[in-house]
Amino acid sequence: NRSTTRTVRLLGTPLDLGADRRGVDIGPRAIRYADIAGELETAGVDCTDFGDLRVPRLEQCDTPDVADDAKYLDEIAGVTAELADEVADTIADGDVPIALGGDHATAMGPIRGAARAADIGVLWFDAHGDYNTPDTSPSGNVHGMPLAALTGYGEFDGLDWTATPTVDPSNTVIVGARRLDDAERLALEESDVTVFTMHDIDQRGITAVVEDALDIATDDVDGIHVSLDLDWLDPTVAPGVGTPVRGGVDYREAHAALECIANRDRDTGLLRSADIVEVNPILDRDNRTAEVAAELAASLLGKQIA
Ligand code: 4U7
Ligand code: MN
Ligand code: MN
Ligand code: MN
Repeated sequence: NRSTTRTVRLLGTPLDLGADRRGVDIGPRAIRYADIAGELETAGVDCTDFGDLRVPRLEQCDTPDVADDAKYLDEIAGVTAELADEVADTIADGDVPIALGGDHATAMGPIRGAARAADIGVLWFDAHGDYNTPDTSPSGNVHGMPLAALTGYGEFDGLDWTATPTVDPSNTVIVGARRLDDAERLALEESDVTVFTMHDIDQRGITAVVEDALDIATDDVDGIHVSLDLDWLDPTVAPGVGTPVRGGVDYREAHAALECIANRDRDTGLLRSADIVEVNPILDRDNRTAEVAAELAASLLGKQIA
Protein backbone atom coordinates (compact mmCIF):
# COMPACT_ATOMS: atom_id res chain seq x y z
CA ASN A 1 0.00 0.00 0.00
CA ARG A 2 1.28 3.45 -0.89
CA SER A 3 1.02 6.19 1.67
CA THR A 4 3.70 8.71 0.76
CA THR A 5 3.31 11.38 -1.92
CA ARG A 6 4.88 10.35 -5.17
CA THR A 7 6.86 12.48 -7.55
CA VAL A 8 6.50 12.23 -11.28
CA ARG A 9 9.53 13.06 -13.39
CA LEU A 10 8.73 14.28 -16.89
CA LEU A 11 11.25 13.22 -19.54
CA GLY A 12 10.62 15.04 -22.81
CA THR A 13 11.61 13.06 -25.89
CA PRO A 14 11.11 15.08 -29.07
CA LEU A 15 11.63 12.09 -31.33
CA ASP A 16 9.99 12.02 -34.75
CA LEU A 17 12.38 9.69 -36.58
CA GLY A 18 10.09 6.71 -36.04
CA ALA A 19 7.12 8.27 -37.85
CA ASP A 20 6.76 9.70 -41.31
CA ARG A 21 4.68 12.73 -40.34
CA ARG A 22 6.68 15.66 -39.02
CA GLY A 23 5.38 17.51 -35.99
CA VAL A 24 5.25 14.75 -33.41
CA ASP A 25 8.61 16.09 -32.17
CA ILE A 26 6.70 19.10 -30.80
CA GLY A 27 4.58 16.76 -28.66
CA PRO A 28 6.50 17.29 -25.41
CA ARG A 29 6.07 21.07 -25.62
CA ALA A 30 2.41 20.81 -26.50
CA ILE A 31 1.80 18.58 -23.49
CA ARG A 32 3.67 20.98 -21.22
CA TYR A 33 1.66 23.94 -22.57
CA ALA A 34 -1.44 21.90 -21.80
CA ASP A 35 -0.16 22.07 -18.20
CA ILE A 36 0.53 18.44 -17.47
CA ALA A 37 2.40 19.58 -14.34
CA GLY A 38 -0.70 21.37 -13.03
CA GLU A 39 -2.92 18.45 -13.93
CA LEU A 40 -0.64 16.07 -12.05
CA GLU A 41 -0.69 18.34 -9.03
CA THR A 42 -4.48 18.07 -8.97
CA ALA A 43 -3.89 14.32 -8.72
CA GLY A 44 -1.88 14.95 -5.55
CA VAL A 45 1.50 14.07 -6.96
CA ASP A 46 4.54 16.31 -7.14
CA CYS A 47 5.95 16.90 -10.58
CA THR A 48 9.47 17.69 -11.72
CA ASP A 49 10.32 18.38 -15.33
CA PHE A 50 13.72 17.20 -16.54
CA GLY A 51 13.36 18.97 -19.87
CA ASP A 52 14.03 17.39 -23.22
CA LEU A 53 16.46 14.72 -24.22
CA ARG A 54 18.71 15.65 -27.11
CA VAL A 55 17.36 14.03 -30.24
CA PRO A 56 19.00 14.23 -33.67
CA ARG A 57 16.98 16.34 -36.07
CA LEU A 58 15.77 14.58 -39.16
CA GLU A 59 17.56 17.21 -41.26
CA GLN A 60 20.88 16.19 -39.66
CA CYS A 61 20.47 12.51 -40.43
CA ASP A 62 21.39 10.70 -43.61
CA THR A 63 18.34 10.24 -45.80
CA PRO A 64 17.28 6.60 -45.54
CA ASP A 65 17.48 4.41 -48.59
CA VAL A 66 14.05 3.91 -50.21
CA ALA A 67 14.41 0.21 -49.46
CA ASP A 68 15.27 0.82 -45.79
CA ASP A 69 13.06 -1.51 -43.77
CA ALA A 70 13.58 0.25 -40.43
CA LYS A 71 14.26 3.93 -41.02
CA TYR A 72 16.59 5.74 -38.60
CA LEU A 73 16.88 2.64 -36.42
CA ASP A 74 20.44 3.52 -35.34
CA GLU A 75 19.47 7.03 -34.26
CA ILE A 76 16.36 5.73 -32.50
CA ALA A 77 18.44 3.09 -30.73
CA GLY A 78 20.76 5.82 -29.44
CA VAL A 79 17.98 8.10 -28.19
CA THR A 80 16.01 5.34 -26.51
CA ALA A 81 19.13 3.94 -24.84
CA GLU A 82 19.70 7.35 -23.25
CA LEU A 83 16.07 7.55 -22.25
CA ALA A 84 16.30 4.08 -20.70
CA ASP A 85 19.16 5.32 -18.51
CA GLU A 86 17.13 8.36 -17.39
CA VAL A 87 14.17 6.14 -16.58
CA ALA A 88 16.28 3.67 -14.62
CA ASP A 89 17.79 6.59 -12.63
CA THR A 90 14.31 8.00 -11.97
CA ILE A 91 13.02 4.69 -10.65
CA ALA A 92 16.16 4.25 -8.54
CA ASP A 93 15.41 7.66 -6.99
CA GLY A 94 11.91 6.42 -6.09
CA ASP A 95 10.10 8.63 -8.60
CA VAL A 96 7.71 7.75 -11.42
CA PRO A 97 9.09 8.54 -14.89
CA ILE A 98 6.72 9.66 -17.63
CA ALA A 99 8.30 9.94 -21.05
CA LEU A 100 6.61 12.57 -23.21
CA GLY A 101 6.90 11.68 -26.89
CA GLY A 102 7.58 11.89 -29.59
CA ASP A 103 6.49 9.03 -31.73
CA HIS A 104 5.84 5.57 -30.29
CA ALA A 105 9.39 4.35 -30.89
CA THR A 106 10.00 6.43 -27.74
CA ALA A 107 8.42 3.66 -25.64
CA MET A 108 11.48 1.46 -26.11
CA GLY A 109 13.32 3.81 -23.74
CA PRO A 110 11.15 3.70 -20.61
CA ILE A 111 10.30 0.03 -21.00
CA ARG A 112 13.97 -0.92 -21.34
CA GLY A 113 14.77 1.29 -18.36
CA ALA A 114 11.97 -0.01 -16.13
CA ALA A 115 12.76 -3.62 -16.99
CA ARG A 116 16.29 -3.16 -15.70
CA ALA A 117 15.13 -2.92 -12.09
CA ALA A 118 12.19 -5.34 -12.10
CA ASP A 119 10.06 -7.72 -14.10
CA ILE A 120 7.31 -5.67 -15.65
CA GLY A 121 4.15 -6.15 -17.65
CA VAL A 122 3.03 -3.68 -20.30
CA LEU A 123 -0.37 -2.17 -21.07
CA TRP A 124 -0.29 -0.79 -24.63
CA PHE A 125 -3.23 1.53 -25.38
CA ASP A 126 -3.30 1.98 -29.15
CA ALA A 127 -5.40 1.79 -32.31
CA HIS A 128 -2.49 -0.18 -33.75
CA GLY A 129 -0.52 -3.26 -32.71
CA ASP A 130 2.96 -1.78 -33.21
CA TYR A 131 4.03 -5.39 -33.72
CA ASN A 132 5.58 -5.08 -37.15
CA THR A 133 9.20 -6.03 -37.71
CA PRO A 134 11.60 -4.74 -40.35
CA ASP A 135 10.54 -7.80 -42.40
CA THR A 136 6.79 -7.22 -42.14
CA SER A 137 6.49 -3.44 -41.91
CA PRO A 138 4.63 -1.89 -44.83
CA SER A 139 6.17 1.52 -44.07
CA GLY A 140 9.62 0.99 -42.58
CA ASN A 141 8.52 3.34 -39.78
CA VAL A 142 9.89 2.19 -36.45
CA HIS A 143 6.91 3.56 -34.48
CA GLY A 144 4.98 0.59 -35.89
CA MET A 145 7.51 -1.89 -34.42
CA PRO A 146 8.33 -1.16 -30.75
CA LEU A 147 6.15 -3.87 -29.24
CA ALA A 148 7.73 -6.57 -31.43
CA ALA A 149 11.20 -5.35 -30.47
CA LEU A 150 10.33 -5.26 -26.76
CA THR A 151 8.82 -8.75 -26.70
CA GLY A 152 11.79 -10.19 -28.58
CA TYR A 153 9.92 -10.94 -31.80
CA GLY A 154 11.56 -10.58 -35.22
CA GLU A 155 15.00 -9.60 -36.48
CA PHE A 156 16.15 -6.08 -35.76
CA ASP A 157 19.55 -5.57 -37.36
CA GLY A 158 21.68 -3.42 -35.09
CA LEU A 159 19.36 -3.63 -32.07
CA ASP A 160 21.11 -6.46 -30.24
CA TRP A 161 18.91 -6.31 -27.13
CA THR A 162 15.96 -7.59 -29.19
CA ALA A 163 17.54 -11.07 -29.16
CA THR A 164 15.84 -11.65 -25.80
CA PRO A 165 12.47 -10.33 -24.63
CA THR A 166 12.56 -7.18 -22.52
CA VAL A 167 9.00 -7.95 -21.41
CA ASP A 168 7.37 -11.34 -21.41
CA PRO A 169 4.76 -11.43 -24.20
CA SER A 170 2.39 -13.18 -21.79
CA ASN A 171 2.47 -10.01 -19.65
CA THR A 172 1.92 -7.75 -22.66
CA VAL A 173 -1.58 -6.49 -23.45
CA ILE A 174 -2.78 -4.28 -26.29
CA VAL A 175 -6.04 -2.44 -25.55
CA GLY A 176 -8.20 -0.75 -28.18
CA ALA A 177 -6.72 -2.19 -31.38
CA ARG A 178 -8.69 -1.55 -34.55
CA ARG A 179 -6.11 -1.48 -37.32
CA LEU A 180 -3.59 -4.29 -37.68
CA ASP A 181 -1.62 -5.05 -40.82
CA ASP A 182 -2.14 -8.60 -42.15
CA ALA A 183 1.28 -9.99 -41.24
CA GLU A 184 1.13 -8.16 -37.93
CA ARG A 185 -2.22 -9.75 -37.09
CA LEU A 186 -0.92 -13.23 -37.88
CA ALA A 187 2.20 -12.66 -35.81
CA LEU A 188 0.10 -11.45 -32.88
CA GLU A 189 -2.18 -14.46 -33.14
CA GLU A 190 0.83 -16.75 -32.91
CA SER A 191 2.33 -14.80 -30.02
CA ASP A 192 1.48 -14.81 -26.32
CA VAL A 193 0.58 -11.12 -26.50
CA THR A 194 -3.06 -10.45 -25.56
CA VAL A 195 -5.03 -8.16 -27.88
CA PHE A 196 -8.26 -6.54 -26.72
CA THR A 197 -9.88 -4.86 -29.71
CA MET A 198 -12.48 -2.12 -29.85
CA HIS A 199 -14.96 -4.92 -30.44
CA ASP A 200 -14.11 -6.36 -27.01
CA ILE A 201 -14.60 -2.91 -25.48
CA ASP A 202 -17.97 -2.53 -27.25
CA GLN A 203 -19.12 -5.94 -26.06
CA ARG A 204 -17.84 -5.97 -22.49
CA GLY A 205 -17.25 -2.35 -21.53
CA ILE A 206 -13.98 -0.61 -20.86
CA THR A 207 -13.79 -1.44 -17.15
CA ALA A 208 -14.14 -5.21 -17.59
CA VAL A 209 -11.57 -5.20 -20.39
CA VAL A 210 -9.02 -3.15 -18.47
CA GLU A 211 -9.47 -5.23 -15.31
CA ASP A 212 -8.69 -8.34 -17.39
CA ALA A 213 -5.76 -6.57 -19.03
CA LEU A 214 -4.41 -5.69 -15.60
CA ASP A 215 -4.73 -9.28 -14.36
CA ILE A 216 -2.78 -10.50 -17.39
CA ALA A 217 -0.10 -7.80 -17.31
CA THR A 218 0.54 -8.12 -13.58
CA ASP A 219 0.66 -11.91 -13.40
CA ASP A 220 3.90 -12.88 -11.67
CA VAL A 221 5.71 -9.58 -12.25
CA ASP A 222 6.71 -6.69 -9.96
CA GLY A 223 4.97 -3.83 -11.73
CA ILE A 224 3.70 -2.39 -14.99
CA HIS A 225 4.51 0.17 -17.62
CA VAL A 226 1.63 2.04 -19.26
CA SER A 227 2.13 3.12 -22.87
CA LEU A 228 -0.43 5.60 -24.12
CA ASP A 229 -0.63 6.29 -27.85
CA LEU A 230 -3.12 9.15 -28.27
CA ASP A 231 -4.46 7.53 -31.45
CA TRP A 232 -6.06 5.03 -29.06
CA LEU A 233 -8.77 7.67 -28.62
CA ASP A 234 -11.29 8.48 -31.27
CA PRO A 235 -10.03 11.21 -33.63
CA THR A 236 -12.99 13.40 -32.64
CA VAL A 237 -11.44 13.56 -29.16
CA ALA A 238 -7.76 13.41 -30.13
CA PRO A 239 -7.40 14.75 -33.68
CA GLY A 240 -3.72 15.68 -33.39
CA VAL A 241 -2.13 12.34 -34.25
CA GLY A 242 -0.25 11.16 -37.33
CA THR A 243 -2.12 7.91 -37.91
CA PRO A 244 -5.74 8.49 -36.83
CA VAL A 245 -8.23 5.61 -37.01
CA ARG A 246 -11.95 6.12 -36.55
CA GLY A 247 -13.80 4.15 -33.92
CA GLY A 248 -11.59 4.72 -30.91
CA VAL A 249 -12.44 5.10 -27.23
CA ASP A 250 -14.20 8.25 -26.15
CA TYR A 251 -13.10 10.69 -23.48
CA ARG A 252 -14.86 8.98 -20.57
CA GLU A 253 -13.76 5.49 -21.60
CA ALA A 254 -10.16 6.67 -21.71
CA HIS A 255 -10.38 8.19 -18.25
CA ALA A 256 -12.21 5.16 -16.88
CA ALA A 257 -9.45 2.90 -18.19
CA LEU A 258 -6.70 4.88 -16.53
CA GLU A 259 -8.72 5.21 -13.32
CA CYS A 260 -8.87 1.40 -13.17
CA ILE A 261 -5.09 1.33 -13.27
CA ALA A 262 -4.85 4.08 -10.66
CA ASN A 263 -7.20 2.16 -8.37
CA ARG A 264 -5.13 -0.96 -8.61
CA ASP A 265 -1.97 1.12 -8.15
CA ARG A 266 -3.42 2.67 -4.99
CA ASP A 267 -3.69 -0.78 -3.44
CA THR A 268 -0.47 -2.30 -4.74
CA GLY A 269 1.90 0.40 -6.06
CA LEU A 270 2.24 -1.42 -9.36
CA LEU A 271 2.80 1.56 -11.67
CA ARG A 272 6.50 1.86 -12.50
CA SER A 273 6.58 4.12 -15.53
CA ALA A 274 4.57 5.47 -18.44
CA ASP A 275 4.87 7.12 -21.77
CA ILE A 276 2.49 9.47 -23.58
CA VAL A 277 3.19 9.48 -27.30
CA GLU A 278 2.13 10.39 -30.83
CA VAL A 279 0.75 13.84 -29.96
CA ASN A 280 1.22 15.93 -33.11
CA PRO A 281 0.23 19.58 -32.53
CA ILE A 282 0.78 20.44 -36.21
CA LEU A 283 -2.18 18.25 -37.10
CA ASP A 284 -4.25 19.36 -34.12
CA ARG A 285 -6.75 22.06 -33.40
CA ASP A 286 -6.28 24.33 -30.37
CA ASN A 287 -3.87 21.85 -28.76
CA ARG A 288 -6.81 19.61 -27.89
CA THR A 289 -4.92 16.35 -28.07
CA ALA A 290 -2.18 17.50 -25.72
CA GLU A 291 -4.87 18.71 -23.30
CA VAL A 292 -6.48 15.30 -23.32
CA ALA A 293 -3.04 13.76 -22.82
CA ALA A 294 -2.35 15.97 -19.79
CA GLU A 295 -5.72 15.16 -18.25
CA LEU A 296 -5.26 11.45 -18.83
CA ALA A 297 -1.90 11.57 -17.06
CA ALA A 298 -3.73 12.89 -13.99
CA SER A 299 -6.24 10.04 -14.10
CA LEU A 300 -3.41 7.52 -14.36
CA LEU A 301 -1.79 9.02 -11.27
CA GLY A 302 -4.98 8.77 -9.25
CA LYS A 303 -6.87 12.02 -9.67
CA GLN A 304 -10.25 11.71 -8.00
CA ILE A 305 -13.18 13.16 -9.89
CA ALA A 306 -14.97 14.37 -6.79
B1 4U7 B 1 1.69 3.96 -33.99
C1 4U7 B 1 1.45 0.92 -39.59
F1 4U7 B 1 1.24 0.33 -41.83
N1 4U7 B 1 0.97 -0.32 -39.03
O1 4U7 B 1 3.57 -0.15 -39.34
C2 4U7 B 1 2.96 0.83 -39.81
F2 4U7 B 1 -0.51 1.13 -40.89
O2 4U7 B 1 2.73 4.13 -33.00
C3 4U7 B 1 1.09 2.08 -38.73
O3 4U7 B 1 0.69 3.05 -33.40
C4 4U7 B 1 1.86 2.17 -37.44
O4 4U7 B 1 1.03 5.26 -34.23
C5 4U7 B 1 1.35 3.18 -36.45
O5 4U7 B 1 3.52 1.75 -40.41
C6 4U7 B 1 2.31 3.37 -35.35
C7 4U7 B 1 0.80 1.17 -40.96
MN1 MN C 1 1.51 3.26 -31.32
MN1 MN D 1 -1.17 4.04 -32.93
MN1 MN E 1 0.93 7.28 -35.06
